[in-house]
Order: sequence, then C-alpha cells, then structure tokens
Amino acid sequence: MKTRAAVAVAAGKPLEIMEVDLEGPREGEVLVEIKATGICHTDEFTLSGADPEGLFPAILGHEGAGVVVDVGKGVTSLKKGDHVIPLYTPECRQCPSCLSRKTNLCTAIRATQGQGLMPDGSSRFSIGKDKIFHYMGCSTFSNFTVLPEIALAKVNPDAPFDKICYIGCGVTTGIGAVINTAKVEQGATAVVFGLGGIGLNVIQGLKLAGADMIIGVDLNNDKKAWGERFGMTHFVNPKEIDGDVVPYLVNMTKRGADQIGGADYTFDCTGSTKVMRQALEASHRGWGKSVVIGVAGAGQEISTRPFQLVTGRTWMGTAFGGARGRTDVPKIVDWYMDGKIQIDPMITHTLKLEDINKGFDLMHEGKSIRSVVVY
Ligand code: NAD
Ligand code: 022
Ligand code: ZN
Repeated sequence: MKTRAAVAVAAGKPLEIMEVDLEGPREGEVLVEIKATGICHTDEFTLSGADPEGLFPAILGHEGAGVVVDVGKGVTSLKKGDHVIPLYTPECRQCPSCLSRKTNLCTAIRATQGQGLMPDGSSRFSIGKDKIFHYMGCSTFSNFTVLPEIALAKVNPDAPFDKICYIGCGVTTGIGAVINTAKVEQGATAVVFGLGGIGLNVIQGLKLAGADMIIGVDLNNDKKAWGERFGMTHFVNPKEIDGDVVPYLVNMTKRGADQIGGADYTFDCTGSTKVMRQALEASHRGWGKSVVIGVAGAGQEISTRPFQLVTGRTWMGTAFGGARGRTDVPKIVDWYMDGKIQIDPMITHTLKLEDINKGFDLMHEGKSIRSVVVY
C-alpha cells in the first residue's frame, strides 16, 4: 500500500512529506493507522546527525497512538479495530530480561530494532526500489506503520489519540521514573532538574506518589508557573542564586535533629552531564537516590567523587521509566481517563503532518512543552 509520511532523507535536512510504499504485516506483525504522534528530543537528536547510530533515509517518530488495521499470521493478542500505543521498549514476556522481573529492557527484537529493521531483518518501508529504515521500532511519522505484536500496548478505545500519544514516551518516562525506578514513598522530598516535557511528568508522578517537598530547578523562569501547575512546591533558578546550586538545595532540604540536608530523590531531566552530577550531589547522604533520565550527547561522561557513593547515595538511570509497555501503558491511559493524571495542558501545539518541521523549530526554541501531529 501507499502511505503518507515525513521522511528524514539525510542528517541535518528538514523532514520531507511524501508518499512511500508500505508492505503489509508479516508473521507476528501488525499494521497500524497512526492517528497522532508527539515530537520528542530523540527524533531531533537523530535528525540532526548528532546520533552516531542514526540511519538515513528513515521514518522517525516514536510517540504515537492509532488503530489496528490488519494483523499478520500468528498474531493473537490484537485484532482489527483495537486502539494501540507503539512501544519503543517492547515487552515479549519470554526473553531472559522480561522473565527476570528486574528490568523492562526486553531483548527479543533489540538487535534489529537498533538497525532500523523489523525482526526478520527487512524493512516494510520503501520508495520504489529504495529501502527506508524504521526508527526505534515505531516510525510514527507515517500515517500507516508496521510493528511487531510485542511492541504494541492495547488501550482504552475511548481515549483521545491526540493526548494519549504522549503516553508513548514522555508521560510514561516521567511518571515511571518516580514509581518504577525510584520507588518514591509518601512524605518524600525530591528535586527535579529540568522542567520540560519529562520533568513536568516527573513532578506529577511525585505528586501521585505523595511526595511532600517537590523542588523544581530550571534556568528558565517561565518554567516556575508550569511546575506549580503539576504540584511543584518550590522553584530554584540556578542563575538567580548566590553560589553553587548544590549547597543551596542541600540547605533548603535540611531537616531532622542532625540538620543534614539533601533530597531523598533527585531526577535529571536535562541530559546535561553537569546537571547529572549536581543531582547526585543534591541527594541525601546515606539514602539519596538520583535518577538519570536525560539522554546525554554521544560519548559524554559523568563524574563525581566516589565518596558521594561510599556515603550511601545511589546513582541510577531509567529507560522508558522502567515501564513494561504492554502491562503498564494501558494502566496509565486509564489513569488519564480517570483524571488521576493530566496531559492536555502539556500539549501546547497541535500540527498537521505538513507542518511537522515547525514542531521541531518550536522544540528548538523552547517554546513548546509538547507538539503533537494529528493525521
Ligand atoms: P526539554 O528540552 O523540554 O526540557 C529540558 C529542560 O531543562 C528545559 O526547560 C531547560 O530550560 C532545562 N535545563 C537545561 N539546562 C539546565 C540546567 N543546567 N539546569 C536546570 N535546568 C536546565 O526536554 P524534555 O522533553 O523534557 O527531555 C528531557 C531529557 O529527557 C532529554 O535529554 C530527553 O532525551 C530525555 N528522555 C529520556 C527518556 C528515557 O527513557 N530515559 C525518555 C524520554 C526523554
Ligand atoms: C526517548 N528517549 C529519549 C527521548 N525519547 C530514549 C532514548 C533511548 C533510550 C530510552 C529512551 C534507551 C535507554 C537504553 C536504551 N535505549 C537501550 C535499550 C537496550 O539496549 O535494550 C534505547 C532504546 C531504543 C533504541 C535505542 C536506545 C532504538 O530503538 N534505536 C530503548
Ligand atoms: Zn521520546
């Protein structure tokens, strides 16, 4: 069949809207009509050429929602008409990682996904004889796409596509980092570095978990009002304080008879390795947990004095908020439908596919929290 897609033709070039050929689903695969897709930082990272693993031409996009149009042989968990969210972290429930119960990083299709291919080693997208690569196993910048059955979460059919597409990455990553990775408890204190599309979801996850003190840190003062909207209790702009932000935060979080400061939990939602260090060092001696969510540039390294760890801080990281997609994503959609979490206010821009490059510009300029393309 033919489908309309925004194609990343080469590194550093704008996406081009064109008709491409899409082969139907093979065994274990599902054809999905994408109804809406968010634009996220990794799409931009890959498009810019900064990602050494980026492949071209490719159909980017990994934050979508849509409807099953057709299923291949052997597909049992999905049928035509089901509403689905694509998963860049699949859940096969059979590989050693899934069976371990210790990680969400399913390995069933990992190798081919990283090569921009379906599990059988081929691509379903082409223009004439020329192959186009898949991206993060999703390629949601195409109106129709093919995914493995294990990379689709079946969700409530009443949920609006243009909002729940955000659950395909940002919402689940932020809320999941709090609940699955850090395992934040009631009454905790927390610091969130970077109040963008991820940090705001960390804040609403902290609120859900019952955290008491939720400190947001951002260089941009406009983010204060944004944070407060989702439960932030204090705001710090590192540019507007005297001295280093770490002692400032430690001082803010002093409590107990010994007056030792530091947050129970800290989160990096910036991707800056400098901020990752600040986040670790702003966590409490003896038990502080610091979660790296931001993705740093290729080849970057983090550092701290080992004393920070010897004195009981834990440095950890999370992919897709530690969520097992087929199990957890439908629950998050239900939380949204039940009003337990908010999504609508974070979707600041809605665009047509023709204007997708404008969505990338808005992200660059820091003008959007999330832009969503509606097909
Ligand atoms: P964003 O650009 O919307 O937000 C980043 C925020 O950080 C901005 O508000 C910016 O002003 C602030 N910031 C930048 N430097 C800062 C500093 N030194 N101190 C304090 N604040 C600072 O980005 P986003 O969409 O929220 O994504 C954040 C990061 O999360 C990205 O690196 C993205 O790739 C990553 N991410 C990771 C996962 C995962 O599974 N681990 C999933 C999705 C996104
Ligand atoms: C999503 N991300 C950033 C913004 N939006 C993002 C990027 C990378 C990962 C997670 C979220 C990530 C963390 C760890 C891994 N990835 C490796 C997983 C593994 O090896 O099992 C990651 C993922 C997918 C791809 C590359 C890296 C890919 O499909 N190309 C989950
Ligand atoms: Zn993303």
